[in-house]
Amino acid sequence: MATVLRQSAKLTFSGLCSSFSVQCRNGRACAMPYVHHRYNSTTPKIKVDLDSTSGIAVMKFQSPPVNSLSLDFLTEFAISMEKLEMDKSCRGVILTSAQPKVFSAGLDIMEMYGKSPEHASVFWKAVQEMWLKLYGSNMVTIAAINGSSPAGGCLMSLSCDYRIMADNPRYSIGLNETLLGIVAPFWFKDTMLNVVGHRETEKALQLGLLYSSPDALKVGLVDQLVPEEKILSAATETMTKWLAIPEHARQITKSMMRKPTLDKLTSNRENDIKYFANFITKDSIQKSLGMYLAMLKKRKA
Ligand code: CO8
Repeated sequence: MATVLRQSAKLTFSGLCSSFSVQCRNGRACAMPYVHHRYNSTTPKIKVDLDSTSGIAVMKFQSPPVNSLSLDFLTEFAISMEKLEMDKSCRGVILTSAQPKVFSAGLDIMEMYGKSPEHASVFWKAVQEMWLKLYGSNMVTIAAINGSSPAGGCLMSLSCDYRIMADNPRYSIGLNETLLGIVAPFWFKDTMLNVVGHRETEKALQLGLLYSSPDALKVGLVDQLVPEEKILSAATETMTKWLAIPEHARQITKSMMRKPTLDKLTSNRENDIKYFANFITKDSIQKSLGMYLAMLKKRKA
């Protein structure tokens, strides 16, 4: 189990090291932004560009076809977040997608289908790590949602401080787990509840609701809609406002708001992993996932 994770981390880490080697660790401005390079014929799944003058990093998901959150993607994400968090010249991160029409399709279903309990455990630990790093980040985090964002993609968006979505009713966002025959874990539920409240979350989770972008704005699942081509400039503008607030006061406030939710998982991580590995490998759940995968393929045909 540990080997799988180590191999995956090694795969992504060599690429990340080269991208981050130009950063200034002393907090002074760097002349060069982070730029990922090709390495070992494996293209990084996330491109990270830090403008050290503004203190704003853009993390662009570039994992075709739909930025699904595979073990490799999640490992790369956690390493990138950790690097940015430790870099004093970085104060805010914008998450967005390089793929057309999709921000992220959520957890990679292939990581959960036909896999051993050991693999499921390693994978789930990486999902937890992604959320802990993002929801618990000291930096200002903004999701620039330029495409559909179901399930795990919605969780990533909800974990940010602010959400801007492309104004396109064909893009949808929501925690649709029940439609796959699976159940959103308590920390997915809590993250949504903290954004839109109890009633909306209860309804959305039971029905597996995917909201169109105008509906997402109506219920407060996103904060703002903008034309797609303006999404990055709008995110940068909002980020600048958030970064103008005295940092220590904003960070302490964020931590005060989020710590109880984070603590619920950190004090229960091992049980949560065991529960997931047991749940996802059940025959009935595997059957539901198989049917959902077949539906995805059929819809395409
Ligand atoms: N994982 C793996 N593969 C995926 C996923 C995914 N999440 N989503 C799409 N794909 C695949 C498709 O099967 C297709 O594969 P192929 O080319 O081999 O046929 C390819 O990606 C392209 O997909 P589409 O043709 O559907 O692309 P579109 O641009 O038309 O649509 C969408 C993009 C809207 C993202 C659409 O693909 C979609 O709705 N995908 C499913 C999204 C979804 O339901 N995700 C849920 C994942 S589960 C999760 O995140 C939380 C689980 C919590 C578990 C808790 C248990 C305790």
